[in-house]
Amino acid sequence: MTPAAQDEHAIRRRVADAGQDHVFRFWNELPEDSRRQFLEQLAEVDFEELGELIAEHVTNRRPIALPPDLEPAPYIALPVTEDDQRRRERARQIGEEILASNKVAAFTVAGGQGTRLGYDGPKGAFTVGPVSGRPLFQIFAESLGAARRAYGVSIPWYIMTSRANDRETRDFFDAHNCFNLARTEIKFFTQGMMPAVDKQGKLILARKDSLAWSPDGHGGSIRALARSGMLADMAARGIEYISYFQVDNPLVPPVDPVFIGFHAEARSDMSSKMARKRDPKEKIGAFCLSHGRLHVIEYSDLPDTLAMARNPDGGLKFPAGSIAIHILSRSFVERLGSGKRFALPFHRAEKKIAYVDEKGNPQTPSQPNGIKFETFVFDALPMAERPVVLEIERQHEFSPVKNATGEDSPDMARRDMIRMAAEWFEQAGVPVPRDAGGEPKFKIEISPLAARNAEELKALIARQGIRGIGGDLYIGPEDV
Ligand code: UD2
Repeated sequence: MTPAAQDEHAIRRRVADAGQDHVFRFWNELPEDSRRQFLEQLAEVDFEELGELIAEHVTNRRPIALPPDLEPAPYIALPVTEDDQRRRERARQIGEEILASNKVAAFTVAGGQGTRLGYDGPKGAFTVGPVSGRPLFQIFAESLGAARRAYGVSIPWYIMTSRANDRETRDFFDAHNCFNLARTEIKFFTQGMMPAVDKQGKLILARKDSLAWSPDGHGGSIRALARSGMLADMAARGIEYISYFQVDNPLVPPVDPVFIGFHAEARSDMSSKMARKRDPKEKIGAFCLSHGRLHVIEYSDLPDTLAMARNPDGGLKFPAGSIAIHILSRSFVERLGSGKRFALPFHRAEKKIAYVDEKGNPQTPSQPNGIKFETFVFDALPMAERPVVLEIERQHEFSPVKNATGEDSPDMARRDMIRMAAEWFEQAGVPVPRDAGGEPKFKIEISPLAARNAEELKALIARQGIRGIGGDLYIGPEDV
């Protein structure tokens, strides 16, 4: 046998042993090229892992077992007393020293498919700036540029894409000259993919010569960081702390000295920011404690009895919502990624998955017909030592763009960006005209390259002699 034939033989055997040889249904019709590519795809499948997942999540599926004895997780609350303030100040100083010593990298997970938003392209290219029309990636890039300037360092930025959007994401950065960040400071890498199966646990064919693949969830970042060589790149640069955030939140501070300081002070493996839930059913995970370990229980898994439970004072028993902002110590990610088996558990998600039917005709189902497997980065928390949960003010740090309309939509994110800019103007002593409902009358937006907070804005306003706002206003880098 030629080497190619040997490969084909070995792969066919593995596929057959896994009970999946229906995938060769159209083999005889396939041209040589397609056959080769299809074999390459099949060679990528870890059939041992897949078999276990199918058994656990499809064929012998049991109800989700929540961690036992869930209690609300402790967190560092927003400062009330002077002591609290002092604690935050101390954390800020520690964080600023760490930033200034080149030990922090920013990390964006941007491999998702953004189906809910209905935007055709990498979500980071979505234009959200209320006046400027800046896309999400530009907003993050400018925050990082401003932080670099403030701390006099380089802050490398790692961006995880998926096969579906990697090329487009890189092209987008190239077309915008990397938003004036050094090209060498931005590192793209792709996450892993998992094949989808039908409700009987059989691999789904998306085409006659292709499985139906989907990204392995943001938890896949843990193994993708190792496999792609990015962890080694971080080690070579002396990076110790990874500031993790999602691509959908224009308010996120990509690196926050206070958060980094609390994390480092506690010698935490992984820390998280939290916001009080807007309402008991808000679609964000809840921080819980089980037998002393920290967990995030996704909203869809948290039973109503817990989600709605109240304390005697009327407040929610589980108020702490996960806004998907973390600091991960590099050493922790290395530990998680080093085992033979992937450390994070897979979850099942029932989805509509396009497929070819028995006759080879493409079909787009109107109901979920298959199961995707994905991992969540917050499932690393129970393995983390000394995790810190830090409360933040939602209106300053969290307004994700998820849905086309309504809650967590671009309109809401723009409203929140405007509200924050208005607050800074008022704190800086410039009155903001407001409508009867109390909302700013004009659209206002501030680039972090112009001002990162109300004090910096105050200095800029004094230099520029701005005394009032009479129309839509964008304060950008050129205004400095
Ligand atoms: C996530 C959290 C939720 C809450 C909320 C805050 C989960 C399951 N839930 O909800 O608890 O914290 O965020 O906004 O995470 N991504 C990848 N690769 C993937 C899948 C996703 O990079 O394979 C990225 C995606 O590009 C985005 C982020 O992960 O930046 C969040 O993904 P999502 O939109 O699926 O998460 P969501 O909104 O269900």
